Amino acid sequence: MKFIHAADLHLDTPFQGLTGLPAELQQRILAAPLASLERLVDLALAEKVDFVLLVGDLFDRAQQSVQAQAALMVQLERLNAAQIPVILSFGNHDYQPDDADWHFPANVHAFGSQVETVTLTTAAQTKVAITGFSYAQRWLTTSMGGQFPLKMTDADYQIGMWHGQTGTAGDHYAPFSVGELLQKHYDYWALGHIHQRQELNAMPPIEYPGNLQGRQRNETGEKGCLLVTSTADHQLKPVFKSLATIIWQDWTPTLTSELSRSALLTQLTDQLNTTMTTPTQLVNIQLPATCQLTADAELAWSQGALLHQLQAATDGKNWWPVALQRPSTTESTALSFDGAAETWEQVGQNVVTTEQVAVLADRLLDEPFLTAALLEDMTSAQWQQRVLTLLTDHYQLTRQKDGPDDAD
Ligand SMILES: [Mn+2]
Repeated sequence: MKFIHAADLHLDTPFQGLTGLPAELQQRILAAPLASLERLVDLALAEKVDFVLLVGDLFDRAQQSVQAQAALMVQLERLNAAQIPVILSFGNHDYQPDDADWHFPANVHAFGSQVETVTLTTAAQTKVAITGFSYAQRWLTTSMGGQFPLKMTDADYQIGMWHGQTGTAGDHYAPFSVGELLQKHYDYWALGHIHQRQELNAMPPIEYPGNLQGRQRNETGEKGCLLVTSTADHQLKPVFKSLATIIWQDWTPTLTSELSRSALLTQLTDQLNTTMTTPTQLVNIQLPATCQLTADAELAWSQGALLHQLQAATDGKNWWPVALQRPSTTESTALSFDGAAETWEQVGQNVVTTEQVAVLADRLLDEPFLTAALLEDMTSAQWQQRVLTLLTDHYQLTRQKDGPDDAD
């Protein structure tokens, strides 16, 4: 048996924060989520998979663009023509009422807001049960675990589909615990929601495939799906398949001596040309701390002119510099959090919560892009980190703290 597990397609993602792009590159970036879906279907056909699982956030918002809907239908039809079933669910971005009128091809099953199980029999007569649910609203705070049945005795394999993240009841994104999933004795858990690929359990596999295409600067590296194959001893083994046509990258060049503006540009361009191979890379450039700039280069950097000049040199290249950053050199001093670290932790955790942010944002949350920016693209921990960074920059406070975690 062989199947594809993908999630978080975000087909109509707006790619905010990119400015000054050449028109051709802008077109390719906007088309990238659809291009990666097309590649996913190419893979499904080439591998002759038995079925495809799409675990939530197919679209970036509850009201999808007509183009994204039409493009999804075209790709689902290709699978339909090859008689490959598709089981899908809606997530916190593309939540749907149960009576939403989708005219999917006959090969597609879309889960409703109540947990249900569909069964299918593969060409090799393997019986597979697939259990899942969709979001009917932006948040799903109740525990869905109780609705999931134990593994069916007459199924060769049972797979759970769950768009959400680990947590406790009351959390917003269908919270679960790994132990709770393991108790169901399923053979595979196909997760969605976290955009960074990760494995929560090896056997049976509990997997986030990550999103199909990075949507913003912090979603770096290769993106794609999991191709899952059964082994002779009845286990299911996932293998990552890269699909994204545009990749976001953090990159630090090798630079040492003091550099003038022109020397820096030449060295950056040369290194980017040799380092950035296909597919197209959107590069967040971090100059090394050891890199010294002459006065004119320093001025050009601080005014953003260096980045513009570098962007102007990308014609026909495989890379686009999104940002040109240097390590912060702010020496700090007057005040320190260190003595009051615990107090800060408590204040931060109590004040900067998703609920408080939601209350403050109020009706702004009716705008999908603000919901994404304010709530879904940032966890409480990331909000706390953001507030701390602002405080640190503004008041030149010092504090040692590890970075934010991945979410969404
Ligand atoms: Mn998502």
